[in-house]
Amino acid sequence: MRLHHVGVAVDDMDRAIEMYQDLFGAELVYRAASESEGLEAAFLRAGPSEIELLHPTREDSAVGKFIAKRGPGLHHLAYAVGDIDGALAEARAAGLQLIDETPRQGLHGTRIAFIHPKSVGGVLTELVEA
Ligand code: CMX
Repeated sequence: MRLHHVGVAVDDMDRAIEMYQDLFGAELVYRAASESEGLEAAFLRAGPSEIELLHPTREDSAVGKFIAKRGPGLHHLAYAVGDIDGALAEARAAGLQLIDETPRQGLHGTRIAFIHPKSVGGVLTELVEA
């Protein structure tokens, strides 16, 4: 297991990208948007891991609700797994509450699945097949 990326909810995408570039020397590698998730995302390389900046395009989206409730800040941790079907089966067998019962296509073109924060000590957790 290795940390794949850290998801951070932001209220101003362009300002957040600038901040990570200027303060930490992170490199913008990819930007994407999802109409169905009401989300735009920017991936910045930070050493061997990435930071995923998340900005809601709709108030009723997952990130929109998160920002309304908690404000901008840390949103999720994502771990790289070689076999996401196997990892999900193990998570299910361990009694974790799966948000995605089966893997789905993530914004980065990889297969992903989320595990509910209530099962992981309050941390929304994502598995990424990578
Ligand atoms: N981290 C920790 N806790 C969170 C959370 C987060 N990111 N988002 C919500 N919660 C908590 C809330 O604080 C709330 O806790 P309490 O019951 O103690 O108040 C509880 O979860 C329920 O929150 P809610 O606002 O009612 O939201 P929902 O139950 O409707 O949804 C969740 C919560 C996690 C199931 C939903 O956000 C989800 O399905 N997330 C996965 C998808 C996602 O986050 N997509 C955006 C990123 C996409 C990507 O990176 O590709």
